[in-house]
Amino acid sequence: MNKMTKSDKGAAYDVMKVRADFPILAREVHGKPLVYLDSAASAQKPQQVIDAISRAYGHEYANVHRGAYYLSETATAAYEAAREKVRRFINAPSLKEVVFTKGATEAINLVAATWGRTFVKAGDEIVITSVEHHSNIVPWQLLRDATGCVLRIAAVARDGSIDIEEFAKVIGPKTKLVAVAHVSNVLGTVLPVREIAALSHEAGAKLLLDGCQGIVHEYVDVQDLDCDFYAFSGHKLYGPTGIGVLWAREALLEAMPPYQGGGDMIDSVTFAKTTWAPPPAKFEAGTPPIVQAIGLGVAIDYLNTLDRAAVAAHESALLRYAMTSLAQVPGIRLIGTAPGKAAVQSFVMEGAHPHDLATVLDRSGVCVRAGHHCAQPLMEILGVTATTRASFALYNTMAEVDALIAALRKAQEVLL
Ligand code: C6P
Repeated sequence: MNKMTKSDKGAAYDVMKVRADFPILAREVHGKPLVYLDSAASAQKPQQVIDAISRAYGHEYANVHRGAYYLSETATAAYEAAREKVRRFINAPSLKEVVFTKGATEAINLVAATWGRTFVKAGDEIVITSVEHHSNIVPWQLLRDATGCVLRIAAVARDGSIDIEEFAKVIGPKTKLVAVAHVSNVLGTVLPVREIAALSHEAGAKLLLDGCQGIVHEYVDVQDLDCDFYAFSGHKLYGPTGIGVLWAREALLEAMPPYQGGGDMIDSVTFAKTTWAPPPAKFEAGTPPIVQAIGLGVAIDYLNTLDRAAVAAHESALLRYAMTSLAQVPGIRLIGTAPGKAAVQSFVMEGAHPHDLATVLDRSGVCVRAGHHCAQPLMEILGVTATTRASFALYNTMAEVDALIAALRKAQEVLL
């Protein structure tokens, strides 16, 4: 366990109590206390989620929506209860609007393949930004190749902020869809999504938010955000892998054709003709990720036990401390400094390749991500091939920021 610094003690938010819920944080790596600063890639899981998964497989497991026996009914009730937990967490108006997928990537592909192929025609425009993750670029390129629509890119300023007036210039009468990250996974920028929603709807376009990072760091109320689609993954929200969510307005889901065909998504099947079940079942073909959905529901329960405002304040304090401390290390340049950003910090160290740096940091027990972060076009715009990225979660401490800085100084001795 890392030593507490003064600033980890006595704060309104008891981070040490929260850490105790995450068993992996007590382990060592290379003989050093684990300092996990890669939660933007995937967050660690609290014991409550681990126990729920074990209980579901050990005591309550059967297929859902199929069996007329107790265990199947119990599993179905737990699976559908998870949907209700998600609905409440994002304040969706209806359970029909919460579609379980295997992750954000599948959710965005679902929209591109169904809504996109039905409603987007040659010459129509899809607007994305230059900070997008490949998951919110490539599905639209596939759609462009299939339909002849045009992909337009809204630029981001050098500090990672978005100038809404510049953004407005890219949206026009041909815009059918605006698809943007809620929060950038590389820069931490929180995009001005409400303004973007207003601009999109004024132009008659739909708005898709890639909420992979946003769901973790922001309060998400899909009605207040006024978006049309919201996609996220469970594993970044302290839940299991293999589960994600597509939220979409009910009318859109009604109008969209199914994504995949199979069991559970039908109303009736004959060799001549098949009719679809209503949403969300229409988009959940085959046996769904049952236990993963239950685990996500328990991750949401867990978050609901915490004071979310205190969590947000804690993450902001970690980010401020990390930005100030990193800036004091000679040769380090911060990448992404937009005001109001989320607790994700990219940087480069002069003379050291990010991959080498991450490998050396690992020897000190510090886990950070290095590379293009699945945002190669953004790397090109930033004029780098890769960055090192530290991302902070509700269980990180100021002492871990100190450990990162100490490991960076040590790495400089090794690498430079
Ligand atoms: N970003 C990161 O280290 P999946 O893989 O489907 O769970 O999430 C894809 C995805 C989509 N959009 C954004 C903004 C994301 O950050 C991610 C995942 C991880 O930054 C892994 S590449």
